[in-house]
Amino acid sequence: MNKQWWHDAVVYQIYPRSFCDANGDGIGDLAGIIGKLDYLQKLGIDLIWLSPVYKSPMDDNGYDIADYQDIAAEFGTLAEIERLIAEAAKRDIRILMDLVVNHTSDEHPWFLAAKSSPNSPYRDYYIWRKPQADGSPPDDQRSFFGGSAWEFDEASGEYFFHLFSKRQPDLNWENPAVQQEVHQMMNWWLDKGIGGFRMDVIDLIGKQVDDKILTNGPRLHPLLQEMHRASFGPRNVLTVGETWSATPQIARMYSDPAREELSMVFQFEHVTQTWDPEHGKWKPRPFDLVEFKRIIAKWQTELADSGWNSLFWNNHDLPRAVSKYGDPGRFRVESAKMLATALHCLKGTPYIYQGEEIGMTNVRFDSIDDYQDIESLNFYRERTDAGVPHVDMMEGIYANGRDNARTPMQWDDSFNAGFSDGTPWLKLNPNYRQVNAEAALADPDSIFFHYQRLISLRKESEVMVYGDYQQLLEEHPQVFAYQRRLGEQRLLVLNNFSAQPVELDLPTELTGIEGQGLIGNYSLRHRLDERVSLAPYESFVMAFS
Ligand code: TEU
Ligand code: CA
Repeated sequence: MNKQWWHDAVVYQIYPRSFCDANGDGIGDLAGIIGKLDYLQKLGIDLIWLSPVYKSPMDDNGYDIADYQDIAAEFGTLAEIERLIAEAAKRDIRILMDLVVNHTSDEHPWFLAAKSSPNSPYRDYYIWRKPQADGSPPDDQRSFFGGSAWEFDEASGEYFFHLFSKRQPDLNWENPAVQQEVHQMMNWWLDKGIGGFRMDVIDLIGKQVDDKILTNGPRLHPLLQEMHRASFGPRNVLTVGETWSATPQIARMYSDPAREELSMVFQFEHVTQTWDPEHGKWKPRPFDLVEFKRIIAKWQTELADSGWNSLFWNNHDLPRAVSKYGDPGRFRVESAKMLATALHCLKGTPYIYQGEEIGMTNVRFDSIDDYQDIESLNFYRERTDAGVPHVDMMEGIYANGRDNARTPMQWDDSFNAGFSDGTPWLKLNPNYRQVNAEAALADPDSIFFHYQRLISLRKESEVMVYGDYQQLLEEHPQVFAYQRRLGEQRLLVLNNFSAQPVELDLPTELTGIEGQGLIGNYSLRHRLDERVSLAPYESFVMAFS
């Protein structure tokens, strides 16, 4: 495998609205991020994936873009994004911009022009269809945010297509003009020295609406290869596509370097495994460790030599990892550390979501009125109107609602957790007095310093970056165990995914092995006995050869 600079990199995702507010308006901003770069440098991360900061009416908190080449006033200015890129570079941190080009905002000039007249040259930048004979939508396709995917436009008597909110009209990627506009915009950002792009729902740009093909359409990979050629290909940058529908075979098509498409993709099989087949995220299923291990093993092995994995527990759309997969109460610190170890010792590029490094947890606001996420609010209304009891829908929001990840970053135990001197746009998690960065930095055994250790290990350990993956104890209900191998080098990783202590019978080939403990209280030379005991949520990592 030819080595890339980002193979041993770790990415930190910032949701700017909730990260740090420097001007006291209750909304995080670019100046706030610049003020926290030393904190991120201390953590040791290499890139920041910056969720959108472009001009936007904020219908979907910036994933509805009205100007790709200007900054939303509440976040700052173009001068400030350039200052962020420069200040980050001084700390060897690159910026990944969020590329949201499946759709724009309905306030984007392209859409305003398209809507102004069926004869507008911008009309075909979007997807318009005539109603059926009875005036109803062209077909029964649904939006991911509830309701029909078709919105009626009185002026022209036609419908336009939107897979997300009705204020996020889908772009028509069949149109070469759209492709060229996006390539030009990407090069404009690349010329500013960014480190690459995270590509929002990029699997949707190959959609064939009339055939109801949304993801992995026949045009998708040709469009990505053209994008690679026309923009980031000649630059040495990182690109990661958000592809909810990817299988390992499809992921290889995106990330096999020979295909000249993307560096890697986000796949979500380990996430949707915990969703109800019919009710999705709103009816959570219990986490099944054996099933989870099967999914991880599949992705680790099938993407081994001709592709690259991204590794993540959470992001701005997902619940907090320690609440979802660990124990946010009694064993919050232990389980957060175990989750970090279990993920960061795998093969691929780890992504840390803001607050994950201090073990921030889900939140339970009493009233639906305390929630801001358009997805939760739309589905609260749609599902309760359809008869789902309020308490059931609230449990779904508590478990998997996106605002869990969007409560303000908890910097210290002062007023508003040091996030803002104003009224935060979204309520804080009340546990900020105990869970905050200042407390973490004062405690050498904190989750923060555990992440710092894992990140620095990745820089020192070739087997951690390039070793293969061998699943161990596949059927064990409590323990996620695996081995990484590169030539003679070995990394043994044992993770107790439970609140109960566990006695492990290791495979005979590991008995008597001597090595260097790397994580946990085994940071000494250690000889493996046939039995290893792990405390609740304890990880054990040992390098040997
Ligand atoms: O998310 C795509 C997406 O499908 C998720 O919103 C998903 O549908 C949902 O969270 C699971 O129920 C991307 C962005 O990450 C998200 O924040 C945006 O809202 C969305 O696209 C539209 O741009
Ligand atoms: Ca602000």
